[in-house]
Amino acid sequence: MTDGELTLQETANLLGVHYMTVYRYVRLGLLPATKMGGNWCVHQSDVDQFRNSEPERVAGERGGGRRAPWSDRLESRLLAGDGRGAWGVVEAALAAGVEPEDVYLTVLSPALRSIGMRWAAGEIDVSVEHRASGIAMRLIGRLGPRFVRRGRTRGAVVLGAPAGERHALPVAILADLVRLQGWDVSDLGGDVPDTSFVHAVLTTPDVVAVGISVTSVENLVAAAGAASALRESASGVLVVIGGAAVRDEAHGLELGASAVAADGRGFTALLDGLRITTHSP
Ligand code: B12
Repeated sequence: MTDGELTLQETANLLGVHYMTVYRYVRLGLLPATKMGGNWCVHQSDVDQFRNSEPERVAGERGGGRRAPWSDRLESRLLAGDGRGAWGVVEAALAAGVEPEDVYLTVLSPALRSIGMRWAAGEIDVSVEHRASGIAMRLIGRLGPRFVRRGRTRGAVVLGAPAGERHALPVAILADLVRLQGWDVSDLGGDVPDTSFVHAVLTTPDVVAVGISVTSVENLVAAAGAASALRESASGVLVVIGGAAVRDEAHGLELGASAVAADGRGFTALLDGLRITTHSP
């Protein structure tokens, strides 16, 4: 242990709780900790901060007081590369009544954005971001079954990110949000060549729309290329562009989209409108 670093047992002694209680605090992301040589170690300053936040934390755990900062807890587990702990935070949030949709929108997405800011500020190495992304993708995999709606599907939607765009996490999240509204979603992931986008749309039964997700501004040209290829080869299918790199509706339309939406809800609202238009006399 280096100066100021404590073992879990030392932390337990300082907090006057059982060793296992400290372990649970760590796995739920309540207390920041890092693994060194197979053992968790906690920084003294984090123990001090944890002690000072105790009334708020206890209130949060009992369901009263301020809302527990699920997103911060998840971020801490993602940064530590602790997949089990990250799932523990998600499970705890679900058990506390957070809807799966909100786990994506108010817990996971803000944690990812904050990790992106830390990377941009040079606070963390890109390897930490990659590791966090891998864990996030596995969390989405585990949450996925909660977004399946029983009954007849309303039609199919193809989603993906254009050639060169490696941000597949927003696509995976969006896919589940759209599935929740009863649509059958084909998620092509990131870096989809134009020809593959077109092939997927032409071979998907009952397809009504295709969503192109663009996160990095450097991939806006590729998004426009995909939109143009799709509009040319798959007329009659709504081509929607969205994602963090799209500034607003005018920008999306300029890129060649037939419609633009900001998020999953906006997307499904567009699809609902489309169904109404299709079926109206
Ligand atoms: C994870 C991540 C990565 C991972 C991606 C892993 C993966 N499998 O996805 C890795 C490490 C590979 C990566 C790489 C890069 N990244 Co990166 N990354 C991120 C990070 C941290 C999270 C992205 C994410 O998943 N966000 C969460 C989701 C939910 O985001 P969301 O945009 O809010 O999505 C919602 C809406 O936008 C909307 N939506 C999304 N798509 C669509 C589509 C349609 C049709 C509709 C209707 C709606 C919609 O619905 C979603 C759900 O609500 C962001 C930080 C950030 N601010 O997001 C940086 C970030 C996006 N990355 C960034 C950069 C610069 C890069 C790199 C270029 C870095 C480099 N030089 O190597 C590379 C290469 C990217 C490439 N060529 O594509 C920048 C982008 C800056 C910019 N404005 O262009 C960011 C913002 C980091 C930063 N703060 O600077 N990255």
